[in-house]
Amino acid sequence: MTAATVLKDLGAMIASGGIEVVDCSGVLGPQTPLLKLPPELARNTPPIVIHKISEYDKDGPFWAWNWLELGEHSGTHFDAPHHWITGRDYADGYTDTLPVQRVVAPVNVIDCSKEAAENPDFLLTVDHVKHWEEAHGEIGAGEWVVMRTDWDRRAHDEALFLNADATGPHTPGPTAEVIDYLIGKGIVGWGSQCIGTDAGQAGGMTPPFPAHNLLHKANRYGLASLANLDKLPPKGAILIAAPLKIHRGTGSPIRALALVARG
Ligand code: 23J
Ligand code: MN
Repeated sequence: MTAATVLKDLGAMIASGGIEVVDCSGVLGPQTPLLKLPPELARNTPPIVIHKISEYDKDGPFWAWNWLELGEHSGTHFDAPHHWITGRDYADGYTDTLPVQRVVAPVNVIDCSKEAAENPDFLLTVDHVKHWEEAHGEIGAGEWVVMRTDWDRRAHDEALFLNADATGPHTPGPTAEVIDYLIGKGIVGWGSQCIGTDAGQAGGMTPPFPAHNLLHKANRYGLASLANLDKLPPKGAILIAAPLKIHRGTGSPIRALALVARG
């Protein structure tokens, strides 16, 4: 088995549908839910606007095209290390400098959909991850880990997706200890189906926003607003999650694609 034969078989399998390409992105547009930080604390990412340039009309008789107004951290997106102050000094921590070899990797899917349905503030613990590993196999170096909550079922309604009240947003996420544990395993990054990689209440944790703080401090990546994780097996799929090559970018919307063995 050489790399060339593996790649040839992979190509044939994708062409035949024996390996399915699962779309793990949501639609990016004016209806896409966006993060709302407390306005007294921070400036927010602006609304997404798709501006038409032309559509077979006086502005372009034979062609249609648009231009976009959107923040880097909009919709299904990638967090690069430079996004957080703890990751600011990595020369390869920007969207245009990070090594793309790392962003195509096996993906571990931890199913927390039941827990999240019962408790929107559900936090994933190290014990839970260790039990998951006993059932499905160890999480390996260079792999993605994503938290399945089926939160994408709420993405059609921003209020439902953000799930905020007077005490702030209530969405599931990781504990700081889980992120430390996974960094110790050598993972390339952590993904969530919610608006960001952290839980809704993560601003009050130690450190604040532990997924952001700890992942980016360790030059690892984050993925947010992932979709269709219910269509992935716990182990065995490959996730391709590459940001646009934005100059000195801190993140970017992505078309996250998973390769999944069918049947
Ligand atoms: C900026 C500040 C806080 C957070 C975020 C961005 C994100 O979730 C993001 O999109 O990276 S929590
Ligand atoms: Mn982000």
